[in-house]
Amino acid sequence: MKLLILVALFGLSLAQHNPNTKHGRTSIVHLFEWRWADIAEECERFLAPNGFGGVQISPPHESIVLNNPWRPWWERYQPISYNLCSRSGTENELRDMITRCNNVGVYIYVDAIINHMCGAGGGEGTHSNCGTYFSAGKKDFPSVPYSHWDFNDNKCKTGSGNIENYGDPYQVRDCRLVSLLDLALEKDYVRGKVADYMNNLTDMGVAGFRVDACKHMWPGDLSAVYGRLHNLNTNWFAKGSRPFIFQEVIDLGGESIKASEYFHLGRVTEFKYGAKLGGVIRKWNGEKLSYTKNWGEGWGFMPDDKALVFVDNHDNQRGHGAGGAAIVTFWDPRMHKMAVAYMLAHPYGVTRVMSSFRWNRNIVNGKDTNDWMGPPSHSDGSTKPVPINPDQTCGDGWVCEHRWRQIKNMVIFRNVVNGQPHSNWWDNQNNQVAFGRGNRGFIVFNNDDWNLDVTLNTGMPGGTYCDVISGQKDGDRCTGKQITVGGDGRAHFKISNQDEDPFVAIHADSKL
Ligand code: AAO
Repeated sequence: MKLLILVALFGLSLAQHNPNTKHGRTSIVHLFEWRWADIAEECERFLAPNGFGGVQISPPHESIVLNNPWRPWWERYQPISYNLCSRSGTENELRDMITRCNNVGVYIYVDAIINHMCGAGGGEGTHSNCGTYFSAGKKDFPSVPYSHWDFNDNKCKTGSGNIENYGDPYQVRDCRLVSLLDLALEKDYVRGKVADYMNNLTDMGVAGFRVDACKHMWPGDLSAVYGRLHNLNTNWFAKGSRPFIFQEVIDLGGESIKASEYFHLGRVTEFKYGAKLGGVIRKWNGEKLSYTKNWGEGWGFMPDDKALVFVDNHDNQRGHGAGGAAIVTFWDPRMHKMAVAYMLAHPYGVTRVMSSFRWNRNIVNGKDTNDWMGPPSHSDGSTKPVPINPDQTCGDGWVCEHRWRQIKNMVIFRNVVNGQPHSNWWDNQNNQVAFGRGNRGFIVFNNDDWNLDVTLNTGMPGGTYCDVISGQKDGDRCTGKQITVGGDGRAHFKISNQDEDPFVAIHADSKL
């Protein structure tokens, strides 16, 4: 009996580490601030045909509406209620999106804000997405309902009521993160309300959750909440499937709270990944691509089966969160494409691709004074749709990194090489490196200031392959570079350091 319970508990926790993506689909994309109607279209017209596994969506709950600054993106990290009306659309639009994406095998992961409600200075009134009344001052959120009994202030011991010292785990978990009203997740009542919210979404068909600000919640409280979550909807998922849980914990080392405290509950965001990779690609502090031969756990990252990895996220692409100036974003497109390609080619972790909107970046003394700017919107504050240009890029300020040929093709590469080992490593002891994935794919980078001209063992069957970076396979021809692999698996690569993209990738499905 005891053994059975142990097996059940173990199975449950492991299951929450599984992204539940459709077989052969390995990456998710964060469509930051996209409207539900646009995501539904994107699943059908682009994500499914190109093998994306799923979408992380912006928080779907009702949030505060802020005017100073004007409609910042971060409104959505300040819940007012668990009503499903948001800047991205109505509950019906949300439901329609989930159904349509699921029907084409692209699954939805919800950004769940369960640590807190709005900021303590959020005022009183109906300035919320659907006009629901609340009072931040009285800690009154009648539509949930939460009252002042449901917050942690009695437990917090700092003078300001805010987190003042990340070295003290009690503060970090019991006090307010940047003045956000901190929910008392030790209370059964609060756990129940949070679980109801998440279950409502699970029943609608979502496949899992990015859980926001987990560092600020006790693992035991999270365990209790996750334990109440329903299995996934059997219209789309196998009976008994658990929601995928990936927890936002920023752990670059040196703080009292460790990412490892959350490993048994689900995956955890590995923030070291993008920070280190950015440094390598930028060649800062003497970093070299050749040092990434043991990339992954060898670099002190968390265990492979616990990690959710990304090059940049919605915070650190604009100086919030952690990672610093090393993070490479769409603002540095050449380096960004290289970094994302490296991540997608490498077997470590579950990978998430960022899809951003442009803002009027204005860096003064290392800080972006416009880091708050919300998504492309109309004068009434409503978010603009994502128009698709004839060349498949997006308009109106939507960056759509996930549609860039190089990134889209590397998402496909990762699917094609799924399950194959990291193999046939080569480097020039500097910034030219190459590696394969068994006999299914091979990638070569030249991040040096001189040309690469070398013959390498690819491990691939002989034949002619299309490079999927400079172009791709189009029927019986390549639109970009062509690579000939000999019967012995060797191929000649030439990459100029002046190339638009100084890397080349081939895989089993890009063979002519
Ligand atoms: C806004 C205003 C605030 C205002 C508040 C309430 O900006 O001034 O007080 O409203 O009215 C987002 C925005 C916030 C926004 C908030 C609510 O980013 O600006 O506040 O919505 O609207 C910590 C948390 C982490 C969090 C991150 C931003 O641990 O969970 O801060 N990320 C999530 C979301 C994020 C969201 C929230 C949480 C809140 O992704 O979008 O906020 O729902 C250290 C710690 C980290 C800590 C950072 C930043 O990091 O380790 O845990 O993250 O500091 O405070 C080096 C270190 C690294 C360090 C970093 C920065 O890199 O190695 O450890 O420096 O110091």
